[in-house]
Amino acid sequence: MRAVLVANRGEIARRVIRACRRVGLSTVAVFSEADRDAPHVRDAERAELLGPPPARESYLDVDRILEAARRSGADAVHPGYGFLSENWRFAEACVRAGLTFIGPPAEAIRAMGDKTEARRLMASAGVPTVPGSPGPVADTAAAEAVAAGIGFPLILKAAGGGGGIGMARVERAADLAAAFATATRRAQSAFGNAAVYLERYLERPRHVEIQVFADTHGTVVHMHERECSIQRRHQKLIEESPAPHLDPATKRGLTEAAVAGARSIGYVNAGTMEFLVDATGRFYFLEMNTRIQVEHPVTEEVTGLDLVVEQLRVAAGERLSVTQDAIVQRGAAVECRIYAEDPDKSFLPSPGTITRLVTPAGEGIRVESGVETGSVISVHYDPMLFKLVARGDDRDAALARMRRALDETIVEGVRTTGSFLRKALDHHDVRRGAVHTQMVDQGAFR
Ligand code: MV4
Repeated sequence: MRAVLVANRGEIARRVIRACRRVGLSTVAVFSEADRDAPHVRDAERAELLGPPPARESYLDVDRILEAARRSGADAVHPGYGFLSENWRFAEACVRAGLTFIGPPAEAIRAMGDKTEARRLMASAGVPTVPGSPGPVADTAAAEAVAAGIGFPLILKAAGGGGGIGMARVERAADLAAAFATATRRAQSAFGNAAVYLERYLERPRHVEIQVFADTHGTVVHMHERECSIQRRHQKLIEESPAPHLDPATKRGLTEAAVAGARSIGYVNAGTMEFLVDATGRFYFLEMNTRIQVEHPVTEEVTGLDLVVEQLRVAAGERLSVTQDAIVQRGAAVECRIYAEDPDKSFLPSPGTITRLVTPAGEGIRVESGVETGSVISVHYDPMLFKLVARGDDRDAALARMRRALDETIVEGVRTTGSFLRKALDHHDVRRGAVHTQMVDQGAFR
């Protein structure tokens, strides 16, 4: 591996470029016509224009990306997160074109992308899954039969979906037929796959995920957990590690299940096993994300590892740089995502030009940013501007630093989620670590 094409934009493209530089790999950025002046383009040694601003004609266009790789002489591709990162056909196309795909094998991406297949595979590896249908439910009658076994409320999910898109809670048997029809229609239009499955609905669970990592030499490790319960409409706002009040037995169960699950599917590279944890400490596998995640820095801050460098090592056929014993969770870290969205207008995107930007600095503060003063926030892409990451000896110290970091942050020209996050960090239940997945939507931080 000599030259890595980074098939992404914004903060993650910059993050990957930085990791490449750290290990002496040369870098190729790609960009759309909207991103000619974007920081990630300047960061890389070379840059290739993909096409017009719409992602479909640029960052999501497999042929244009492969062509950019050929033109630039790149021999590897890092997909970042979002865009093509969990598209198994893209991973396969890279390999076919003779490029190293810096991520899992295409087959692992495909299998985990089918959420019912993922449930089946994990269940047979001994990973607890939410009681539900063994596969997609064919029709209303099949849904009713499964519902009779698991009871109400239940939740319908798209087999080709994930990340909460197209989910529907069903309260009672009388609502099932209509909900099934709606969910099927939505799944078809959102994912091109009408298949839906059914699970028992868990009330106010916590979202805890385990970072896993595997190399091509058979080593599979975990890098502890992240608590990601503070979300709104399935978009995470605050993530932290360790998860507050996670009892040691539950933690051991989660990490052992995650490693066993990853091993059972021959997983390679970085992955995340998502779980719901109920009030009694029982946990259930939800889905596996087969990419580096937005929130990977909190894991880096508590373990001291560079996860993107580990991705590069593994993709190059090297061993992970650490064994499980050496992966210790030290102190605490928290991440806040700053979006160009208006919290006073139900988080409506707030496109425009950043006329002034001041980001915080200092001991224990890390900023992962894709923007600068003058950046134009377009409607074409995800409106996340940057991430603030704070580390401390314990959770209170990390949160105190994060409050200060948010107070020091100035963004002019677009509205941001900064003030909302600042309020959330002062909330009694957040301070004491009593977070759950319904807080934002229930209006806890208004
Ligand atoms: C659930 C659930 C309750 N019961 N599944 C949302 C994201 C997607 N990965 C799964 N999600 C959920 N699945 C069952 N059986 C509640 C959620 C959920 C949620 C999960 C994690 C974080 C925030 C959430 C907000 C609302 C619902």
